[in-house]
Amino acid sequence: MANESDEQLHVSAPKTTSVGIPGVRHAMKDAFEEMGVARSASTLRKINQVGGFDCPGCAWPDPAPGERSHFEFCENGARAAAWEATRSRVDRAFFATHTIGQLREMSDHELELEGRLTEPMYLAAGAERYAPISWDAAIRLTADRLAVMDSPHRAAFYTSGRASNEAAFVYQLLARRLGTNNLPDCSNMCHESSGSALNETIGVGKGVVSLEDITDHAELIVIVGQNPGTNHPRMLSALESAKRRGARIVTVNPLPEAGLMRFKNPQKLRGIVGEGTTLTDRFVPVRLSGDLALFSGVNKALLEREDAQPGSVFDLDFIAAYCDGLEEVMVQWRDTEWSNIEALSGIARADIEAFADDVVAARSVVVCWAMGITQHRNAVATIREIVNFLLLRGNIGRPGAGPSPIRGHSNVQGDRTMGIWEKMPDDFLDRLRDEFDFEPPRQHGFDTVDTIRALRDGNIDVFFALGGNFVAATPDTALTAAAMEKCALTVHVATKLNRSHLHHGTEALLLPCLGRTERDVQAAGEQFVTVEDSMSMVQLSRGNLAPGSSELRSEVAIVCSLGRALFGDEMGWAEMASDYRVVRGHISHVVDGFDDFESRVAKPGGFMLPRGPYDGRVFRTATGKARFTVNLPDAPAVPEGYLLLQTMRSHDQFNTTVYGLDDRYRGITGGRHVVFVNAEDLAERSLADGDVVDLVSVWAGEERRLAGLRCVSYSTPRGCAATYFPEANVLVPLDSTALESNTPTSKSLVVRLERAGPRP
Ligand SMILES: Nc1nc2c(c(=O)[nH]1)N[C@H]1C(S)=C(S)[C@@H](COP(=O)(O)OP(=O)(O)OC[C@H]3O[C@@H](n4cnc5c(=O)[nH]c(N)nc54)[C@H](O)[C@@H]3O)O[C@H]1N2
Ligand SMILES: Nc1nc2c(c(=O)[nH]1)N[C@H]1C(S)=C(S)[C@@H](COP(=O)(O)OP(=O)(O)OC[C@H]3O[C@@H](n4cnc5c(=O)[nH]c(N)nc54)[C@H](O)[C@@H]3O)O[C@H]1N2
Ligand SMILES: [Mo]
Repeated sequence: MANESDEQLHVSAPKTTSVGIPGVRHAMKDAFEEMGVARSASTLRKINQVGGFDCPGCAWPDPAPGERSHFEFCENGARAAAWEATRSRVDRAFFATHTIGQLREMSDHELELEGRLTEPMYLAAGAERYAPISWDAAIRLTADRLAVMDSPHRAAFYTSGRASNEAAFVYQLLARRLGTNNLPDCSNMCHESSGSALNETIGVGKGVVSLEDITDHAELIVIVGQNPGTNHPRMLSALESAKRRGARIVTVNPLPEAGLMRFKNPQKLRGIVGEGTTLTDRFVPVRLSGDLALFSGVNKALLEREDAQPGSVFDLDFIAAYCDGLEEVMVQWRDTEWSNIEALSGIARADIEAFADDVVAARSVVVCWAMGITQHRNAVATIREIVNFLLLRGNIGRPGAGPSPIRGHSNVQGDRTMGIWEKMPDDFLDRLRDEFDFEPPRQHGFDTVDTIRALRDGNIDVFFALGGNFVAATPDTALTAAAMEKCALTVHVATKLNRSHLHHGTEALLLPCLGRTERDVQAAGEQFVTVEDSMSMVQLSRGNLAPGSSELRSEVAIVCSLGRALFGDEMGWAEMASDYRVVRGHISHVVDGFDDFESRVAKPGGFMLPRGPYDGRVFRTATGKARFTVNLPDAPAVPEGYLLLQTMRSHDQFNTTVYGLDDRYRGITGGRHVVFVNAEDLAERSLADGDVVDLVSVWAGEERRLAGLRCVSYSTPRGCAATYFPEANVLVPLDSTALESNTPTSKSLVVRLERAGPRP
């Protein structure tokens, strides 16, 4: 992968306060540069407004319609919108003058900067350049290649979490009508661990908290493994509201992220002129992968207090009525030694007891988490232990309480609800069968990691991607890129050029689609789409900008035209494409909780999907009860001299899209090739801040290397380090995945630092 130049790299002290005026100024500057002033004004005004479009950034929920500010977006959301609505174009002239080889020399940042795709492009077998192709020919070619496969399981249909509900629904229908459940998605690398743990223990794979629980009710909010200042900035406003009514916040993170320490709200006068609001009351600098031990410790502390004074700590009525499994877990908590908990978590018992003090003082507790929890080998067990923690005090299914995995992509949760999952349950498939009169496949399909294995082994002929950047986002970049090139055909429905389009099959297609910000007009008139946020609110989204090119098609239209080319008119593909109400009609019959979809989603603010534990403490688990589970604290084995490395986002990126080279809050400007390391760990290796090292990861006797990173002496526990993805995906071994969820362990890689030679 071509690397960004780091000539301007500068490191200064990390910030202790987030947002304020600089954030807004950055957003406006980006918007104006990419879109121009008039286009910016009309775009930014519509973000997250009733009747406008859902921000293409993260999945943080919107306040109720009457409570939205005129600027219901953040710096990074504005940036995501601006990036999509840019005036730059990669047109046929660009492709005519750039070979694949030349494009590969460009960095991800440079590729994205080239702008929006404008028309379908085709790379013929053996050709060096993509060339224009008509829509009809592109769809025909895709259908032909799918039709000649020996088995439907030789195709894989990837989804990134920006696809609308309507696009996701017709997409999964297409794959299943073809005969496969090979529907890998970005969720496999994201909140799959949350889904696995929550399904098993509370019977629903989503969070069971609403925005008001955080803003109005929770007395204690625990934020674990999440950096909202960068990745969910609007969450900071909600936390600020919570603080102003007296809630406490405990932050568990190996890094003291500025966004969670102190916040200046750019939408409030006090945020502009004042000191800002202190958010975190207690900071728990856990070791990477140490959260399972930490929460076991808190639970042990709660148990010891309950033992000392029975009935004083546990919610015994709730436990008796709604839960099972507590007896076995108590045995395990009693057996676990404090010394073991301290060693694995890196947190002293006294600090764990202090955290437990906060917990017993609070009548209601919400736990929020994101990738700092889900991307470890023990991720599913950790989340189950968090559920144990909540169940002990009945902190679920009542105001201000519950588990709240904070989702990434703006519609990643909705895509799952629509059936984008390689192992959708039978009741969904039964309803799909009854609605469309065909027998969907029951054999589970490939998730993301299994898709890469299948690609590597030559078992996939056609790889189709509805958005995303598979090669850069997934583990083991070198292996994955080579694996992708074994396909007969790769097809990418995309808004912009990216790395995945350059590691193509024998033949390749780029199909340019409309983005969130753009008007979508079909035969039946102007359309809107729908999305679901992190808190299960379903709302409509309607773009207002003229499409970036007259040749762009909507994702729904692209998928339906492929369906029609493959299967003729049997399922009404043409009707679905011309009028999305037809798609929503099908959704209302097939997907739970969508009765009356069309009229309910038309209401300002949309509607909330049913979630058993939230609505009435109903737990659809194997036993019909919320389940306490035994989870033995553990941590990855780190040989002497090695460190655990997490790979995370800088402030200036959205996943694989690199907007700029700064990570403002962490004090980094002008470059991304840095590794954050504890000062004593540097000293122990005779290294100092500013030295340049290679990172070498080791796995099953193999080594992988990322060269030329500047060491940054940083506040993180001994033995831990951090660097940025997607660059660091070269270090992530394909087979190193979380137990049960199969999510790559991209937050706990065993690495060593090697002093690098002179910089190239
Ligand atoms: N601007 C912007 N917004 C985004 C995205 C983006 O790239 N840019 N991406 C979107 C997506 S898809 C997602 S999934 C979310 C991601 O949102 P986050 O999960 O906030 O993203 P990361 O940068 O991966 O940050 C992980 C955080 O977890 C901490 N952490 C790492 N390991 C551990 C651990 O073992 N224990 C604990 N307690 N903490 C740990 C890290 O120090 C860091 O603060 O954001 C979404 N929103
Ligand atoms: N090492 C490491 N790896 C990680 C992570 C990590 O923390 N560390 N995080 C993981 C996580 S949480 C996630 S979610 C994945 C993300 O994986 P992906 O979702 O695959 O990656 P993105 O970078 O979000 O995809 C960006 C591309 O989507 C396309 N795009 C943007 N908008 C649209 C649209 O409206 N329609 C269509 N069709 N295409 C569009 C553009 O071409 C853009 O280049 O990465 C994972 N990978
Ligand atoms: Mo994600």
